Amino acid sequence: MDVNSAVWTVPASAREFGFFVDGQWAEAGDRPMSERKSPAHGVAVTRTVRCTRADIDHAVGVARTAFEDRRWSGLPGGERASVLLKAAAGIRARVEELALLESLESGKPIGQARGEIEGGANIFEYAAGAARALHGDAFNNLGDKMLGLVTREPIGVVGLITPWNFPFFILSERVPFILAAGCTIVSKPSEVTSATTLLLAEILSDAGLPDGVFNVVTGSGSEIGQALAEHADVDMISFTGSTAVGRSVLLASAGNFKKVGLELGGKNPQVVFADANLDEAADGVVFGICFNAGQCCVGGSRLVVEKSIAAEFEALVAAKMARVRIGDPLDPNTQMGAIVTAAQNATILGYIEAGKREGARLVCGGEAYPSDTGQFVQPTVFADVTREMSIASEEIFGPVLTISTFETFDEAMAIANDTIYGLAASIWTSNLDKATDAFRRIRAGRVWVNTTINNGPELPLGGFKQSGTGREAGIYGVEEYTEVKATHIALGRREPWVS
Ligand code: TXE
Repeated sequence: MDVNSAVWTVPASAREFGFFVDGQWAEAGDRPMSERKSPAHGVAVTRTVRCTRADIDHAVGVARTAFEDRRWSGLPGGERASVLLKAAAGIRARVEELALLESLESGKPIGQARGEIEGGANIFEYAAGAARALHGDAFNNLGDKMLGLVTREPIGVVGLITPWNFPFFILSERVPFILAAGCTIVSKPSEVTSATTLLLAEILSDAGLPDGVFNVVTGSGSEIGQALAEHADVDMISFTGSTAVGRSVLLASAGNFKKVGLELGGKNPQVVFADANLDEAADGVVFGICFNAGQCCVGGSRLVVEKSIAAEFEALVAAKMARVRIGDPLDPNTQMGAIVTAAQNATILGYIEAGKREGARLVCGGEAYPSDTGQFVQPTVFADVTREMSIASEEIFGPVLTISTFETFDEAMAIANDTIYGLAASIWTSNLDKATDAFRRIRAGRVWVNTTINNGPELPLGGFKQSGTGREAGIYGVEEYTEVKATHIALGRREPWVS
């Protein structure tokens, strides 16, 4: 289907979901339901179950059994790959259904949602290959009487806690790698965007994934997310979300010393040197902060620009900002949709007020974007931003860009690294030496040169500093979900120890 010519509408009634454990849908029974309203349209679009701690216990037990009996980890990598490829085909076959739910629950533009679902299928296809490529090592240099083997084994039961900003894409950056490694999963999506995670469970089951290998339990983060992080029978937690909750997940995980992978917040610099192609750089900077309405952990929220071109560049950015198409996420022409929740909207508007109060110069935006049905924010730019201002250092998670200037390369690097975060950074220059020097000096897990927010399953993702621990995607992403075992095999007769 051509996404641009299709007519997308809000369904007449909210779609109701159970939760998914042991290869089948579980009904709500007497559990309460959560109703999710589209943040753009203000009408109910989905209803999901508020599961309990007992549901987490049950799902973890199911995932434990499925792991211990080796119904998945015992298969050859090729057979796991085949299931992942069938799942990718299943995702592609349901792309419209998934994209519509994703757009309705999160407020993101439908064309973008569709791209993220297809991108998810692409990651499953990549990870299928990784299921076959994963291997260990052998030490044949220990003498004729010894052989050393290093094998990788699946880490076990993985608790997967995911956020609302890219519900299906972030899920897809993790699930196929965890499955490729041979692990089993209990997945806890964000309570406001659970639909596509639930449908993935059905797609995986239809693709032939054995029962109990991928389970989804829905509900609140502070109740069942916390229960999953605390659970003594979970071997690893993969968490994506705020730095504050990441810290509590790490503490909750200490009970059984489970391994924890964290992808947390960011305050990512866009460093623009005077020798860059300024028009292209301005386009990238606008995309980097407006994509997903700025609710993007790798969004470039801090423009660090060379003083000699700062005024010219600021004007270029403001002119492009004014042309960003904001509006109904179901209009295929929309580039920037709604803010996910009223709480997130209030947070963003609060930071905008703080910026005004703290003395930054408002270049454009600075207000809510008018709507009768939902919450939207104008793309906003603040210049003359100094490091003491809250908008300079705290993650806003909205379409708010700050501008600070530099005169020397060292100053640019100091400002770029002047943050507790280290998730991503972009560098814009036509000088290869400068670009190379800069990418080496920036302390971040992902760096883009003359581009921004590119991804693909081949390259790993994750953060330096308080942006997280561990890496997802790529071959690194599969290895993350394995334990390494060293085995010595003695050959020939043993030299007696007891005489
Ligand atoms: O995230 P939370 P929220 C940042 C962004 C945003 C802020 C708050 O700055 O403004 O976080 O967003 C689950 N134990 N990011 O409140 O709370 C929750 O149910 C275990 C950055 O939505 O971190 C959801 O599934 N789990 C980010 C997930 O954690 C808990 C993406 C994320 O929610 C829990 C989203 C608990 N105690 C927000 N409490 C990124 N890095 O991409 C909540 N959860």
